[in-house]
Amino acid sequence: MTQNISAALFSEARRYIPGGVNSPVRAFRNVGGEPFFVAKAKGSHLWDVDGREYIDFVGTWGPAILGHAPQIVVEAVQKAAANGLSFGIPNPFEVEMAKLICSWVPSVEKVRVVNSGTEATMSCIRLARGYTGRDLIVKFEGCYHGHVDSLLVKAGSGALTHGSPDSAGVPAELAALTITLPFNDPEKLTAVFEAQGERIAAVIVEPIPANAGLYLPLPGFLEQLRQRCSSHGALLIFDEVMTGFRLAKGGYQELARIRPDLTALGKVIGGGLPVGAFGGRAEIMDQLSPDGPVYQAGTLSGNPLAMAAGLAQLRELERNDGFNRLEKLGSEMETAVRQTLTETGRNYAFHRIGSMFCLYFCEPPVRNLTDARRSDLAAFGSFFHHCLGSGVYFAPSQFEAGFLCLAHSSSDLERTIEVVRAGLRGGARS
Ligand code: KE4
Repeated sequence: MTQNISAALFSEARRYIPGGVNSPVRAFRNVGGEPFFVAKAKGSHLWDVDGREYIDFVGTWGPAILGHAPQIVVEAVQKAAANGLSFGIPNPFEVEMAKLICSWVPSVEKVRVVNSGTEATMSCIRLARGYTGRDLIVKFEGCYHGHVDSLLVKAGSGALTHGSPDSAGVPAELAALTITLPFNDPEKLTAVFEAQGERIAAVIVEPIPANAGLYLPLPGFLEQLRQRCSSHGALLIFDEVMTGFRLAKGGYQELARIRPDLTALGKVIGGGLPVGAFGGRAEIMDQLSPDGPVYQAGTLSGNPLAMAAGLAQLRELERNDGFNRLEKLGSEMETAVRQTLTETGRNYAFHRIGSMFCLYFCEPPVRNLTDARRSDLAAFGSFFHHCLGSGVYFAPSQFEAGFLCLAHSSSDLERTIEVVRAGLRGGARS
């Protein structure tokens, strides 16, 4: 009988860790079954503890943009580690990282690094409230900005996957200060600003919502957001934790030619180590302690190993023409997927921007969370397991995006399309 070390580990994990996981989406609840445990990750592949190999399209949810364990990042971490693991006092890497971010993202005049995307968005919310003296926050249904109390209202990603978009433990009084709107709904946005515009501290948005699958802003929607915020004295916060340093050197805001007041960053910026960042107009950022009245802090913020990893990754992306190469990979995948959908007679909505993608198991259009919820989750689940069993690992939830990385080869894509075609022909029959 073949060993199943993952199953044994998961059983033990459940004894000591809630749900057996340190982050809910890893539990495979949206697709059924149990997660595998990774023994090794290199390039575009993962190996589990039972020796199975997978082509990986999750990329640890975005950070592995060069592929897993790129030599240039590993060496940077090893070199930094030889000089100490954490100092709790400024180190030169922090200045280099801040200069790079401010140079790559023009709307960011000053920046502070933190340890996760959640910390980045949480800090943006507090800063926006402190700077404007207002309390209301506007977010969009299905957008996920980390597990911040104020933002776990109709949230996406794992919150949506596990049916708790409105988490327990968030006081009603606090949730009442968060207004949620459908994405891509200009009328509802106008109505909220006309009714309460002067009370709104900020609007926070994933410019490309990728936590309910992946859908795109309708033409003019983000521009309208910018205009409404400006005319009512509210701040516009772009949550680019996923899209930052992935869709373009300057993030999606570079492609959209929109300047948010604050930007949250994460994932790619840490090269796989725990890093987030938030930044924006200097007059806003200067409200942060120790210069200003808005407190924000972190023992490991600017950790030398995490900074060294992120700097090595970002510089390699730029040096290696990474953004154009990712777009080429994404375009090749999109062409092949669309051809496969036609061949198999599946009229499913496939969305792709740069190296991020999502195949919805429902017919188009998918413009917001309501549309995304039309997906046939049972069909998605059987498709997911068909692919996993054939050595292709997609995100274990319909309400997540997939990621290409620079290590994905043409043979990876050819093999993946073969597996996807078989899955759409057979296993995904709804
Ligand atoms: P973290 O706190 O998980 O580093 O970042 C929170 C966050 C903020 N903003 C956006 C747009 C995000 O996508 C995320 C986190 N993304 C999920 C994947 N959809 C992380 C996976 C997980 O929760 O395990």
